[in-house]
Amino acid sequence: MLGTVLLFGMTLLFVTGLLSYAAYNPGLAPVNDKTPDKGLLGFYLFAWPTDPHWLYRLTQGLHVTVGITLIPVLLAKLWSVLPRLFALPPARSLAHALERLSLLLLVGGALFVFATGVLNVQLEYVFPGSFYPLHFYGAWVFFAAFVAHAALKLPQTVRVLRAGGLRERLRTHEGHGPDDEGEDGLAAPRPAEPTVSRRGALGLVGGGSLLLFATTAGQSFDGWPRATALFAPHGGAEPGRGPGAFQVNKTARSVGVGPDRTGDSWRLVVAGPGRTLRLTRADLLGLAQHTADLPIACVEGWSTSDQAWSGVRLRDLAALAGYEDDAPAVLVESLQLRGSFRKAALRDNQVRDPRSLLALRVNGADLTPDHGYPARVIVPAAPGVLNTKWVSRLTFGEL
Ligand SMILES: Nc1nc2c(c(=O)[nH]1)N[C@H]1C(S)=C(S)[C@@H](COP(=O)(O)O)O[C@H]1N2
Ligand SMILES: [Mo]
Repeated sequence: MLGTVLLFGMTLLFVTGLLSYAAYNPGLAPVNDKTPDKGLLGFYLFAWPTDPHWLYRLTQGLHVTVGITLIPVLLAKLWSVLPRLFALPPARSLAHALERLSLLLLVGGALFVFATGVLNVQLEYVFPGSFYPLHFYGAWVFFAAFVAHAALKLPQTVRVLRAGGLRERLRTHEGHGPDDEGEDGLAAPRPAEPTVSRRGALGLVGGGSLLLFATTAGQSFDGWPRATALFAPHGGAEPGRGPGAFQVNKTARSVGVGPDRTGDSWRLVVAGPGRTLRLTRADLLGLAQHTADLPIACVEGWSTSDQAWSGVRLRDLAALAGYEDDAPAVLVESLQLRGSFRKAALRDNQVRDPRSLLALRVNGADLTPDHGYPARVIVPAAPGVLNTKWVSRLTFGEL
């Protein structure tokens, strides 16, 4: 039963994980992605769409929420197969030896992707180097072993699920199922006295998962549900009150962005081939203003509801840079001096979407310093990390 839950759950995690990687525009390397030697593993990469505008909010919310919810299931599954770890003789045949070797990748890979994933959403950047290549390669190693394992165990799984009598067996802690005994069975050779029924054990796992779900899912919403996200690294609290009171990732202060650099001396550089403009905030407010209702959806799993952003269309700025009706990709740079995410590259489909803005205002007021004053990028369906704050330069076409 645990294996069946993981079969679907881990597949969902793998698919939403790859989608998140595709959404990051890794094709625009090396600005967004420094993963070396992707080679064949980049085969699925495609231009991440801008519709529906809540797409990344959904896929990444699922990835993180389902991942956290599956932790008790994974641990219980590993516990349930513990007797097999000490099976003697360690290898009965070459095939058996190979299968056990693949389990090293399966179990090691699962623990690795879960550990790195949890550390990342908890903002504990203890990795050697960047999280992305570690989690990315870990996921491929794990999933290759997972596919092999699922294929090898499928006949046994089907047999057990078909055999019926599940309800009956759940009620007791005695006796073994049809496939528990024998060389490939999971029955402990010299079991201790049982302390819990099968139903009790499953209840514990399910209860644990439910508890984690109930204390995680709220971070995908604004308002009171966010307060239920007890393990959210941002405390689940909404920052302050007013138009800018929705979740902030890094505050201006934490990355050294102060009023000395965002005040009247600030200029936006808009560059295209053979053309460079320097615009003040007043210049930008003098251009055609548009409004788009879009969320911020972070790779860490949290997201906000739609906020009403207003400012200048990226494609209008591309036109100023010399691209009248064929806006190209753009490199966005922040005035931020330290920390990560100071640069991001956006694809042409993202620049061309009429809802993609260099936002100057949100919810009817000027951007707050923490949300990127004097100007920030906001793009529909894009991961939060591509929505650069405190923008200082847009370079069109040179990617
Ligand atoms: N310059 C800059 N822009 C940035 C970041 C940053 O650290 N520096 N963080 C990014 C990330 S990871 C996210 S999720 C969003 C969060 O936007 P918010 O703080 O306005 O909610 O901003 C993005 N833009
Ligand atoms: Mo983020």
